[in-house]
Parts: sequence; structure tokens; C-alpha cells
Amino acid sequence: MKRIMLLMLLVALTVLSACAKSGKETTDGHGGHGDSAPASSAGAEADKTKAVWKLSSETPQAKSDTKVSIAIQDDKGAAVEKFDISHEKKMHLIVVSDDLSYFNHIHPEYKEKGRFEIDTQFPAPGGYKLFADYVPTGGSAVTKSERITVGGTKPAPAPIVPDKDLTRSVAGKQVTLTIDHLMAGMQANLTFRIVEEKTKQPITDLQPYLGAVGHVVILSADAEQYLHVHPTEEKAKGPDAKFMTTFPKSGIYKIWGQFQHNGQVFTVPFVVQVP
Ligand SMILES: [Cu+2]
Repeated sequence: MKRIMLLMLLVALTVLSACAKSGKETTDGHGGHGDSAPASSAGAEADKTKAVWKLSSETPQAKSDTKVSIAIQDDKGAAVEKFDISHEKKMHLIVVSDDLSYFNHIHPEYKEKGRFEIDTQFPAPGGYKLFADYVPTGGSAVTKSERITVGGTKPAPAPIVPDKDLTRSVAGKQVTLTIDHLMAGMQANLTFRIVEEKTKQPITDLQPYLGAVGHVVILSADAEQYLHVHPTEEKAKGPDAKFMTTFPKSGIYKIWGQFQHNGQVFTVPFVVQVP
């Protein structure tokens, strides 16, 4: 028995070291926000846009309407006015609290002269990070971020602790996340299996959310790495929803999966430690 365990350990170590080696070779050098977009974006113009962020109040207050305005400009300060529709929208805005306990995915409306706007509320005082995703026509996908502070006494941060068990119940569903290859710099396939919480009956009639089986956002614990995640079977209906990404470096990451069933969108968070 001991000998078998030892043998298994040896095999595991060999596989691990092989992965670490090929990991180095396949690291594609995408830095910054950790964009792991495939080669399809190659050949498109390098991003020259900038986002000018403005809030309706210098110090927004918790639980009160705040208008977020995001003006997209080129490198000469002129308005960028043409955007491709990506996942059914011209812009996706992700809002997270510093401790990643709060997550919101909203869609600012295009106004004019490169300006997007949305009214939103922040749930509590403290720091937040906002990520705007857009595709300027003729360019590739861009993510711009901004840190803001909501006034007042901020609550104690919730610790970001890796989940021991990647099964979680939300909105009457039970969602299990499996990741085939959790390692920095490697392609990782994420599978969310969605069943009814009570009956464990697999759900096979997921509705498209933003034009695909689901939408997944991944952030490093410090919110410095914003990962782009791509569904591998956009038209899937469940119980499995599959996605692909690359974790740029080791550390703790929070993953939010968003799916739609019976007209209701639900968000399921997981925290993983990437070796
Ligand atoms: Cu969106």
C-alpha cells in the first residue's frame, strides 16, 4: 500500500514538473490586466484608447444613487464613438469592493461623443474597483479600471479564503466548479455543473445570458489581474457550462459565474488558490 502511494506521488510530481516547464513555454507574455484572449486579437490595432472616469459626486455615499460616466478617448483626447457589440453590449462594467465580497456586473448606456453612463449604488463605505470592458471598432477588446472610495466608516474587510469545496448553492441551484488544470500560466478549463439544489436534477435548459451559456469574471485577490474568460461551447444549455482562461500567476483568485434559468440571472462565487 505504501509503495503504491509513493508511486502515485512520484507520478504526480513528474506531471507537475512537466506542467511547470511547458507553463513557462506557453506563457504568452500578456501582462497588465491578464488578458488571455486567444490569437484572434493579434493583428488588430494596439489599444490607444483611454477612459476618463467621472462620478456625479466627488465622494459618493453608500446606498445612494451615483452616476458613473466613462468617456472613451483616443490618444489625442478625441472622442471614440464607434464600438463593437460584444456579448450583446457596447460596454460591460464590473464593480467590486476591495475585499471582493461585493460584485456587480452592469451595462452603462452609450450617450454621445464616446460617453457611457449608468446610475448605480454602492452598498457600503470603502474602496471599490471598476472595470470597463469595450471593443473600439477596428481594435481589440480593452479593459480599463478605476479605483474609487465611497464615503463613511468602512466595515472590516471580509477575508478572501480559498474554498475547500467548490460546490455552492445559490438561488435554488447547486453549482459545482471543476478546473482541469489549476496552474499559473497554463490554459485552464473551468466547468460549472448546475443542478437543482433540492432534487439534484441536472438543469438542461439554461437560457443564454449575454449571448452565451454564461458569463464568468475572474479577479486576483488584489484586483490587479482581471481575467478574460471565454465560453468554449457558447450554445450549451447545461448542466455543464464550460469556459477557458489562463491564470497569469500564482495566488488567490475569485471567480464569479453568472447564468440564467427561468428568466432569472444568478451569480455564483468561488475562491481558488492557483499554485
Ligand atoms: Cu456585461
